[in-house]
Amino acid sequence: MGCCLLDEGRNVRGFIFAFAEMLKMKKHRLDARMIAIMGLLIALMVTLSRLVAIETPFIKISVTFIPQVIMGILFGPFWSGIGAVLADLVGMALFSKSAFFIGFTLNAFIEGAIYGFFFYRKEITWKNAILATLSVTLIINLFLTPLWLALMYHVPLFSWVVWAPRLLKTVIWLPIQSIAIYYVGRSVPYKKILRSLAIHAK
Ligand code: FOL
Repeated sequence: MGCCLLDEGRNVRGFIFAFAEMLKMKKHRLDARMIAIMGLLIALMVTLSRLVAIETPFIKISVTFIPQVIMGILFGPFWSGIGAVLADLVGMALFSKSAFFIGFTLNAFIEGAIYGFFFYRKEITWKNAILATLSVTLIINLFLTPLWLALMYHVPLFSWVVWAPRLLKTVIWLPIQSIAIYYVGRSVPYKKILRSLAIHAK
C-alpha cells in the first residue's frame, strides 16, 4: 500500500514534470520564432541605417523607421527599444563612420519605445501614425539629436550648421514618414502573426 501511494505520488510528480517540460519546450519555440523575426528586423535596420542612408556629419536621412515600426507593432515598447539598441550597437561595430556616442544609443531605445507605445497590438490609424511621427520628430530629431551633435562636435547648440538642414529635413520628412508608416503599418498582418505566435505558445 505504502509502496503504491509512493509510486502514485511519483507518477503524479513525473506527470507534472513532463507537462512543465512540454510547456517550456513550447515556450522556447515561441521565443525562438520571436528572436528570429527580431533578428531579421535588426538586420534590416542595420542595413537601412548604415548602408542605404544619406549621411552627413550633421544630418542623416534614412527609412530605418520602417523596420522599427514593424518591431513596435509586433513586440511592444520594451523589446522594440532593446532591438533598436542592438541595431545601433551592431551597426556601429560593423560600419561605423564616426566615433561612438552613447546618446544615439539612447535615441535608438526611445525611438523604438515610442513606436511600440503607439502601435503594439493596435490598429494603425492616421491619428496614431501622425502622433508617433510627431513624437519622434520632436523628442529625437529636434531635441536630443541636436543636443548630442552639439556635444559631440563642440559646436554651439543654436548654431545654423545644426539647425538649417534639420529644419528643412523635418518639414519635408514629417508628411513622408507619416504616410509611409500608415501604409506600411496597415500592410503588416499583425493579428495573423500574433495569433500564430500565440498558437505556438499554447
Ligand atoms: N554613435 C552611435 N552610438 N550611433 C550612431 O549611429 C552614431 N552616429 C554618428 C556618431 N556617433 C554615433 C554619426 N553622426 C545623425 C547625424 C549624424 C550622426 C548621427 C545621427 C542624425 O541626424 N540622425 C537623425 C536621423 C536618424 C535616422 O533617420 O535614421 C536623428 O534625428 O536621429
